Amino acid sequence: MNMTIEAKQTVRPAAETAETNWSDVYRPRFHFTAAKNWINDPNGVCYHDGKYHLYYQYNPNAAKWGGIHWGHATSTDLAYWQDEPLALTPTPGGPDGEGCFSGCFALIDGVPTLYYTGYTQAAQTQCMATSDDLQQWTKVPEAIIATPPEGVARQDFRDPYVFRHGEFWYMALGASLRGERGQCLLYRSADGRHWHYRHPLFVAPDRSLGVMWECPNFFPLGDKWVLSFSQWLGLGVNYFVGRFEDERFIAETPGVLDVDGSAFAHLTMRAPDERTLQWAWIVERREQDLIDADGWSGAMSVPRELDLDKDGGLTLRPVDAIERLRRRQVAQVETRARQGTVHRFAGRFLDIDARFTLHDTGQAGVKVGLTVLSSPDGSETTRIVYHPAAQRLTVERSRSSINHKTCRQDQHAQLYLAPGEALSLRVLLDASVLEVYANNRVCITSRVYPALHSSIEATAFVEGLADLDLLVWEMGSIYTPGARSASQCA
Ligand code: DQQ
Repeated sequence: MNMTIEAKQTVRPAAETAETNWSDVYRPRFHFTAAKNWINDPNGVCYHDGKYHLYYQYNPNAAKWGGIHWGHATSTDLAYWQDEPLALTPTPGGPDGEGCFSGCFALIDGVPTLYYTGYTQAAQTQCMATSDDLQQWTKVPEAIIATPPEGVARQDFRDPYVFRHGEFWYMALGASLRGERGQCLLYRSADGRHWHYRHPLFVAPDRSLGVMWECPNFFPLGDKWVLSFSQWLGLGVNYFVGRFEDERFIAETPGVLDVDGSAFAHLTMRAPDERTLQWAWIVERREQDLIDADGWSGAMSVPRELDLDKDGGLTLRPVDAIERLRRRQVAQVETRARQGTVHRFAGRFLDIDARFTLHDTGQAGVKVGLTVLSSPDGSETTRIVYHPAAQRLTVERSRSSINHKTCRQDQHAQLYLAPGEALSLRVLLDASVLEVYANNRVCITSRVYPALHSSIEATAFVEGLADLDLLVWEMGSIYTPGARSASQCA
């Protein structure tokens, strides 16, 4: 590759002097967070030389968005993670002078390469950096794509996702069409360095899917292709499954990856064993003064594995490696019940596997579910409820905290169960982080901030005849001992 090389970046540990405050009751232990300050989108996820790499949008100076760098963490097994030095730092006066925005990893002719958006207030441009060891990155000083095509503003042009298909490299890029609706642009390159605009890969039919698409991913899955995108303004993450023919995407099946933008900017990679893995940024849902007081913001979802179901929709579930983080078993129940609390358990760091086989689905008022983070007097509780009549899964947050500076809106997802199909809930509760997977088809990602120390109780309940199989484990920490003053995160 013929390129001018800029001096190597100074390596500065992302965690730096930070000591994670494990007495912070909202701090997750098995979802990745930075030791302090702000994180957002997952970036550049890849597997290389025996390690998974998770880069992420990071502000090393405050627990709010701004001055965006790339942080970095690695794992050999997708369960335990280690902090690594900062990967990308804005270069004053360069195309990324005010931020290194989101992007991806590709191995170009054997050379580890990052593609990302260089941010200044004047323009968003696409940039590139290479490395020998995935720690120190050498930037190409000038943007490799400096201007957007006709109809796209310089401020609506970001988040490259590079993939190989046939003889070419392709780049899917997030954009807005004249500020009116989201679209994904397609670029092509023979060498990964010189890029040529082809045409929109796909344009939203209307503005109901957001006026701008961020962080598009375009990847093969089974014999199909999937286009996922994050709707700006933070309205949720959607996908289409379809075909990729003559450099155009033909959408067939629409779907929702995460409702309401609580998980955002999903990023997908192909693992060496051909699994399709994905991470998402889990957004903070409390007021900034509370965030400032705790000194950190944002978490990553656990790695998720994607697949296709027989109807052409996406399935998603936590990777099996998460099970290595299970510690003491807190519940093991197999029972039939008709009304009320079926089982009580407790904890703030739990992996809950609950299967409800419903027998009264035709009757009005039937519902089943779980409560978590409840206080003994019931003044705080978060309920995960399935209503078969409405075919709706809800995370009820109206009583999740007595602190009014936290988000207490309910979250809903549509979940159609086939006749006779049981409801399978996999719930990952990690202090203030809650991931709810239902039948591997639907995911609600949530944040809850109970204010009472006694809010650690949980139940499984039914209203209507149902069989319940319940398994619950307490969860350990993803950080290897010593990596982050780990005394309280065993
Ligand atoms: N976050 C990044 C952008 C992206 C947005 C900036 C999505 O690259 O569009 O931090 O959360």
